[in-house]
Amino acid sequence: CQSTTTSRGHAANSEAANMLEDLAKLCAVRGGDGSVFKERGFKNAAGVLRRLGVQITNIQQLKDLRKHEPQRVRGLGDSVMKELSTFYEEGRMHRLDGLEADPKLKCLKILQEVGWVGAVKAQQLYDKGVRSIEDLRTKGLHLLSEQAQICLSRHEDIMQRMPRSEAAEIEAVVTKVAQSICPGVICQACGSYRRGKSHCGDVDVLIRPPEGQEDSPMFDDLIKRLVETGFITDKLTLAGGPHRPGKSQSFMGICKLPGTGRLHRRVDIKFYPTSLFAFAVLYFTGSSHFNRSMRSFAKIKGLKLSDKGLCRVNTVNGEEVHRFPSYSCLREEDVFTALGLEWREPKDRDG
Ligand code: DCP
Ligand code: MG
Ligand code: MN
Repeated sequence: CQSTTTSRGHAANSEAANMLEDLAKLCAVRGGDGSVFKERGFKNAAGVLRRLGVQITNIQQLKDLRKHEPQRVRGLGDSVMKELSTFYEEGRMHRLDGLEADPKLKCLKILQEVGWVGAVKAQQLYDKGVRSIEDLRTKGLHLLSEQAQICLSRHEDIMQRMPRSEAAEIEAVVTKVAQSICPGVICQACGSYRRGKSHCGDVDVLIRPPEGQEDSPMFDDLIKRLVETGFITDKLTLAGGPHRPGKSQSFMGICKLPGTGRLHRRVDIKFYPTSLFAFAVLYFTGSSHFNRSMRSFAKIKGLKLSDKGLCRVNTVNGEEVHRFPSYSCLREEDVFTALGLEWREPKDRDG
């Protein structure tokens, strides 16, 4: 059974993986103690199934793998196996059925679709009787942060994912204005766009100084100009400014392309000096699941990977006591090499 791979098998595996991912999302939405670990557990298990490359049509196959080749199915723990067992027998997962039928969870999910509303805030709103977006607008506004209020006011637009062609247009506007302020500056859309997705939740534009320069103070002017031209309609957060040599800067907000019939879109714009840029591109390309595995791989090697570097660290009882200067990596490929890993195409970084 381990050498045969059929399209039917992949379909079944990916159907089970989709359900495990739904389960992960609902655990995160529900919040509470341990929800982060449950979320990760189900998400990891989904990844294991997707990458298995073997047709799984009954639970016994997985039980055999657990026994004879445990390294191939690491992450399929007992609670995941229980769900998979009913999946292969009845095509459903009991825990998922239960969560999907829970009306409270349905409310919490709808509330958390608003930006800057997390599990804790949603629960708080629920306790105050807020059950819908409508309720949130009529009686919940004063309970929301400034950012959440802005996201709520644009909610119907920004909850829709945009086609990648529109993400490209947004990248082009930012690039054009950035280059008019600082000729030669380099802009690159990362996130789901760089991973080749057909639709994107937002656009993550990263900016670095022109070739041959380590730094260039242009970010404050860029954001100012994008606001003046009406492209940026709302500011959510602005961090790291005003410009300081060698430091990154970050803007999160909402934009709208000119012309009629356009929707408001979430946009994140970030500036990194040249020596940090490769680390930032790697980080903001994601996926977050891929980043997590890269970081834990680095950690095993005594290294710390972030959006700003890859450093050897000394630890005592898991606590960092000393951090050495970062490896120098000018291209994203150099980060993989420094870690002793093969380069992985952005489109293959979702698992
Ligand atoms: N990221 C991360 N951990 C987080 C948030 C983000 O590692 N908690 C990284 C990985 C993401 C990238 O930043 O891929 C961009 O974040 P987004 O939230 O914009 O996610 P994506 O671009 O991947 O998806 P979407 O299309 O929903 O924007
Ligand atoms: Mg994104
Ligand atoms: Mn983003």
